Amino acid sequence: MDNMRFTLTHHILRHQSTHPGARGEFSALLVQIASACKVIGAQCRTAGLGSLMGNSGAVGHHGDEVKRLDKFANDAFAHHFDHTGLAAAIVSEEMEEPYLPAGESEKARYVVCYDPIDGSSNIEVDVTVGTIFSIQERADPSRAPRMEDLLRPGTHLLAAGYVLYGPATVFVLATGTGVDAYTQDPRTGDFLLTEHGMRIPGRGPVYSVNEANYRKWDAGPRRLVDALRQGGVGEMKTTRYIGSLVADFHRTLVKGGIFCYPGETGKPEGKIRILYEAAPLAFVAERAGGAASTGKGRILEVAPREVHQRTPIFIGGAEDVADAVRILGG
Ligand code: AHM
Ligand code: MG
Repeated sequence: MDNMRFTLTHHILRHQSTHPGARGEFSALLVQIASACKVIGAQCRTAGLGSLMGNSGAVGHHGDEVKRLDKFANDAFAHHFDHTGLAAAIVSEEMEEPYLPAGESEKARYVVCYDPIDGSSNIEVDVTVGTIFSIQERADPSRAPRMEDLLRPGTHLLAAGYVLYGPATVFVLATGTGVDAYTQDPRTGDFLLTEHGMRIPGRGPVYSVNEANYRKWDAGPRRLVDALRQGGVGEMKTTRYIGSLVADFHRTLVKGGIFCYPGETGKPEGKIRILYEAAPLAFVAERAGGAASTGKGRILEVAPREVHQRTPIFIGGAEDVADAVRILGG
């Protein structure tokens, strides 16, 4: 077995066997997420060959154009939970209202939040995009799901992660025990363990922010980015900005540094959504020894008032983020 790499499914089943009371639902949920992401990844790789490139013609509830691939990925992911009894409710960036899976699911133990294709404006230029997800257990699975089951702070998450559709397809999974990465073997489709116990360096060489928004920021973010430019946050940094949060975060996880999407004057909540973007990545960051802040407090402690609520985000190495929060506060 020495030369064999663990598959994601093998890892999930091993993890389950360490919880004697486990009934396999959490494991099955993760297996379904991985399966949905294989389907989405395959469509991303071939979108330009078929009819899934470009806009669907619809305008989403956020006011942006819905890409055909966004719609495909949203439906593929959601339908992976129909008739499984695994998820009581699903929150997606692409659906205004939570989705209640078909079949006997209203007493399922878990709630899933996801962004089917984060960074979808990058699809048409063949730049990395990804699916972000989180799983939380319901406080009371004996009754039908209510909005309050969904609007809980990220401190209740059991697991979160993302799948990157880049040069390789990589599944990053954070659970209570840590953060692992699995790379898809294109020959078999399996996700094989390639990084175990990932840790974000406390300080890193990159800062990542859309600096074209400088004119829209209040004094705090301006002060922070001025400091980042001048080497005032840890070591002197260079800048990278992909425009897919999931890809910018993955670089931050692997190499260290900080990703920022501040609020703007008149739009203090910024752009990044809490339930299916900020909180899952904050969970991954914290499990990897990093930090994620709104600028005022931990992202994971924010209880959203509505499912598509946004938050400013400063995420990355623990020391770089701590410095950033201090500079933001003046
Ligand atoms: P999306 O989920 O509709 O793709 O939007 C979120 C994306 C993030 O992936 C990325 O960090 C951000 O929007 C980029 O925004 P901007 O173009 O304003 O820099
Ligand atoms: Mg997104």
